[in-house]
Amino acid sequence: MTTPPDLAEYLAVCREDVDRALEIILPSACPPVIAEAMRYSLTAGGKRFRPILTLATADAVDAATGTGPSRTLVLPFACAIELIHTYSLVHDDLPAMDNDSLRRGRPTAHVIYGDGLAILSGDGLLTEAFAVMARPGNQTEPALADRRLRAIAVIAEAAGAAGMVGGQAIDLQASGLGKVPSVTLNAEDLRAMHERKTGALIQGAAVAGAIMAGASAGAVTVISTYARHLGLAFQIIDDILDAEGATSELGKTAGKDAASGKPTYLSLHGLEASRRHAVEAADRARNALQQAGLSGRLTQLVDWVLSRTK
Ligand code: GRG
Repeated sequence: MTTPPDLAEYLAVCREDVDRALEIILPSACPPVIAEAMRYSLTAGGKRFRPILTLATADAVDAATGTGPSRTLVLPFACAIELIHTYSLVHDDLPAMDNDSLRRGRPTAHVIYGDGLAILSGDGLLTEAFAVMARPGNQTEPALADRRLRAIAVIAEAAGAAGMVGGQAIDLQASGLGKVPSVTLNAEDLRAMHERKTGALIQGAAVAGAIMAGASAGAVTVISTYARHLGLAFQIIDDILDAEGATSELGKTAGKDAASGKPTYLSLHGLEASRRHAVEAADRARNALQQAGLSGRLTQLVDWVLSRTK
């Protein structure tokens, strides 16, 4: 399935908005070497799926409530999520973790700058994300400060030990890396690991968008359910692409999971059942939206996740 032209246009506009804002956000009052290393990974391309999801969620809330547009409020959060996502990729690629030399079609940060600076560039990206979210700019109303605090807490939990960092810790244990006893994951454990490692930040991206756009508590819950299922579908497709995709298309080393003996949907369920699991997760995401009368780009993003090739 190809991306419908109107969605392709929407994705391109969101991507431009995010890229333009990221250019402004990147710190300059710091030693040039760390600024350069941070910029290197951040501007290497990437689909910008998570920040686009943040913007699309805010657009859907705006459309449903008749308020907004909330783009200027939401954009810093979209950027922060991309900063956090990029930090996680930089750290994941390190020799102590996945030890990969290609990311977003470029040599990984540690290949160019060495392990120490790569680690620091990830630390810088993560820390900058929280500075970006906390800055009120000229939007100083108390109600917005409250939204901002709630959204920051959501992102912190999603990125931290209960979310992405915790998922990565399970991944390390399951890969037999590190100095703790390795664990064997069953299907349920694998799903739980994916929900933390990949799903949590995707869910946080959508929920932060909803909160910043002023969604009701009920709508935030619906968006959270939608994004949980969407995140799982995204990761199952990632497992499939790792086995079936080409390095040149993916911009990262294909076949890495099998080569490192990592548990994946494919290794546990096989190709056909993995596709079915992805489609079922996508259906659950669509159903959540329908129940709340939310749709638009959020439904289209489900189709996009299922049909993506990189
Ligand atoms: C180091 C704390 C820490 C976490 C690492 C994100 C992650 C957790 C590891 C990366 C390895 C991996 C394949 C994780 C699954 C998540 C995922 C699909 C990452 C790639 O995201 P895309 O496809 O990448 O959105 P782009 O480059 O398009 O942004």
